[in-house]
Amino acid sequence: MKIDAIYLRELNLPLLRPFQTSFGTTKDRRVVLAEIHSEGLIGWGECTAGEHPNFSEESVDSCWQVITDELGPTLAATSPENGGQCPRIFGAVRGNRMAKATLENAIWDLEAQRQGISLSRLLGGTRNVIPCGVSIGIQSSIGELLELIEREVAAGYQRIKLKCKPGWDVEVFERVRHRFPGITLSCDANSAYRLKDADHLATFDSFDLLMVEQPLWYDDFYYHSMLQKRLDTPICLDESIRNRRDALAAIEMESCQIINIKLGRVGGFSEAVAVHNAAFERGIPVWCGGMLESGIGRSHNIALSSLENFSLPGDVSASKRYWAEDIIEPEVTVSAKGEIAISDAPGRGFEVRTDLVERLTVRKTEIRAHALVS
Ligand code: OSB
Ligand code: MG
Repeated sequence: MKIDAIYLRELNLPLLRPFQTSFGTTKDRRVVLAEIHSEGLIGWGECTAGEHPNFSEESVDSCWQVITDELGPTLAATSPENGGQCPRIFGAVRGNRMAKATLENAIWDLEAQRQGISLSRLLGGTRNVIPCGVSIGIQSSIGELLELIEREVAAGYQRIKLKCKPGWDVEVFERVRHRFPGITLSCDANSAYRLKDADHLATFDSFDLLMVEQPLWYDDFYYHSMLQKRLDTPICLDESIRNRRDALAAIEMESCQIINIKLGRVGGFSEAVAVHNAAFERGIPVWCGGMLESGIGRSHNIALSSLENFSLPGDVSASKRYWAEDIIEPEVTVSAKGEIAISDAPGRGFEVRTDLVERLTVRKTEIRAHALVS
């Protein structure tokens, strides 16, 4: 496909409600979008990096720099046949996976449109509907948290994930389990604990949690494998899994029993499918994580979640949980059974509201072709 133009823009999108994790609080999202024009079609990609480099090493600003100075000019100088070629095209740049995914995913979006098939079908998806859960941030009181859970359970969500950290864990789980004994519950520590907390983490076993997500260091497999031996609750890795090789190492070392796949964290659709397949072949279920995406990233997460081994509810939930107005049409909705239907429309299956995107844009640049290494 001939690349006619690449635009990169940043939008300011205020969250309806601040989102607090063990590493910080997000109030307004700085959403970076790539818009790739090719032979009359437009592919969109969303950057999932946070405002600060505290989930991973990448941030909105590091991605902006790497895309505008390195990846974008290189991509603009090629004519990729498909999204699967992007990892090789970007091969001279190390790391920077969220930056790479921003562009690669837009190419996959274009490829699906060119073929006149849905992104889900292009990726090999087999599900017509996907099971959905929600991720609920740390609140200022347990009472507030209970109200939020009440609302999400009533909306039909199939799994409630609680963000946790030392001081916001066992007492919270106790109160939540007392009030909602039957719900499917999990927790996500975003690396807030250390191996010396193993005895404390073992007390989580009494709350019948589906999993405990990334309890230890963001870059670790070894200590997670030691911890897993001491827990009945399955460990799920998020931050640690950067690619297929990481997934194989973690599975081999028994560092986890479940993997959270995030498109940005692994560098785009190619690697996400590779992680999915590696886990599937070894009997390890996966689910799709979220990074407080706007509708564009959300639409890509939905397509990915249609692959067979995405058998656990993901953090892919309705637009209205995050935004007063989403930038896609229709917005993402979740049924009373806690499911999102997979569209069979060509491409991402949701139109981009370009007028709204334009109004929310705070900076925009056109990326011109030049070879990375000359
Ligand atoms: O660890 O899953 C995480 C949000 C920002 C950074 C990291 C994480 C999260 C979430 C939110 O849990 C998931 C969502 O988009 O709803
Ligand atoms: Mg997580």
